[in-house]
Parts: sequence; C-alpha cells; structure tokens
Amino acid sequence: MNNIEQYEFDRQGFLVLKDFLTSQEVTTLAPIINKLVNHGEDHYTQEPRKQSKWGPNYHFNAENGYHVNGGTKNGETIIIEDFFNFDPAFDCLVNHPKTMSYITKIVQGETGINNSELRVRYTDNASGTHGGGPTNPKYRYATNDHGIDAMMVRIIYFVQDVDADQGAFSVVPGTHKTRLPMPYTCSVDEEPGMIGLEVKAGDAILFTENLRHGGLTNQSDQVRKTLHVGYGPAWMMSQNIATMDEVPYIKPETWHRYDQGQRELFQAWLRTDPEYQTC
Ligand SMILES: O=C(O)CCC(=O)C(=O)O
Repeated sequence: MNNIEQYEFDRQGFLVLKDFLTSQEVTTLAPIINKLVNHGEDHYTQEPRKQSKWGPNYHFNAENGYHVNGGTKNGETIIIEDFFNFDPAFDCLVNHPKTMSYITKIVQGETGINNSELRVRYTDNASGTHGGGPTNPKYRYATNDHGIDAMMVRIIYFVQDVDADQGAFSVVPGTHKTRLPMPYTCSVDEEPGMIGLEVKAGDAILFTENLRHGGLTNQSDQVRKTLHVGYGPAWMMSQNIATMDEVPYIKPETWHRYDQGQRELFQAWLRTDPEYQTC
C-alpha cells in the first residue's frame, strides 16, 4: 500500500483495487464459489439451526463448516459465513500476501480475520446501508502518530464484473469521518452521496466498516456473488452474524491444513481444545 493509497483510503474510507487477484486465483475461486452457492441454496432452510445473538436464524452445515441464512427468491440474498471451511481452494485468501500488505498499513498491531462471508444477491436485492458517523467502538476509524488506526476493515473480492445496475457495492465517500448521526431514511439507491463502485472480475474493494456503505439494487439477471473478509486487531472475536463475538469458527480439519502464519490470523492462542493441537 503506497502513500497515495494510504492518503486516499484515509480521505475516502475505501479503495477500489484494480486487478488485485491473479487470473489464476479468479479461475480457481469462481467454480468453488458456484459450488458453495449451489450447496447453500440447497441447504439454507434445513436443520440444524443456530440462532444469532443479532437476530437471524442460520442453518449450520457441520460437514462443510458453514452457516447460511436468507432466501433465494427475487429481492432476497443468502449469506454463507465461514466459507473458508468449505474447500481448500479458499486457503489462498488466508494470509494472502497482497491483501496483508494493505491490512498491516491500516490495522495497527497484531491482526486477525474476524469475518468471512459469501454474499449471494438475487435480482431486485439491495443491501441495506449501515455505518457512517458515530459507530459501535468495534468499528471505529481513527488515525494517530503511526498512521491509519482502523478497528474493523473489510475486503471484497470479485470474480465477476459488477456494473452499477448489477447490485454494485456502494459507499458514501468520507462518511467515516463525520461525527454527526445519519439524517436520511431513504433506500440505498436514493441516499444522497451514495455511489455504486463498478468493478471487473479480479478487482477488490477495501473499506473501513465505519464508512457508510451498502449494495445498490441488483436490476439485472446476474446473481451477484462476492467474497467478503473482515480484519481487525487480533483480539477481536468473530464479526460474522451467526457467531458474533465467539471465537472465529474454523474446523479442526481446516486448521490442520493451515501453516503457522495462517493459524495466527484465527486466534491461535485460544485454541486449547485437543482437536486443534498438533503432534
Ligand atoms: O456488498 C454488499 O452488497 C454489501 C456488503 C456489506 O454491507 C458489507 O460487506 O459490510
């Protein structure tokens, strides 16, 4: 992350990172994303269920290690959390060198992954806006003598092109800095200052959770499928909705595949359970 990118991230609260993934990464991830979407679509209504402390009720898929919630009709979305457990193809995104070169410049101290979700957004679906202005301290944005000091940031990886009318991720630039409460109650598509960020397959978007953001209505026939990964200080617990403020859910099998650098991103020091111990 160069000086211009740091300045722009601080000024606007986000960066669009063109050609961030290699074509090999896109080619590897796209079919696995489709496989997981199909699996999630077939299972999201099934037992067993897990009640999130934030409200939604998720199907927990023990075999594949994910939580899924939502609906697949027009206007709906399913969110599949803990996708890292589904297939080793996702391992390349854990301690991904290019991603970490950005994260370490905007989150100070030891860093961890606290959120992982595959968002599947059907025709007519919009993602409600949130963030901007006064926020939960977990998500606050600040700077200090060492530079940017964000608490929670997210990166979205795209393996499809997404135009403004295809459910683009959207932001109100600069709103991570305001200290005034949000005065608008309109939809994401009508909110003053909200812009859709158009991207191509292989691009990524990095943003602070303190920024006002959402997703414009998907007015197309393309189902939008995106991978979202959240980072913050290493002590921050899961910020996935299903497992909010619990230890991030990584199956022992996934854990054993990971090298030490990857494990450190998932609260290695808390995993005293023998299932996580190595011989
Ligand atoms: O991608 C979207 O449509 C919204 C995503 C979002 O709100 C988030 O990642 O926090």
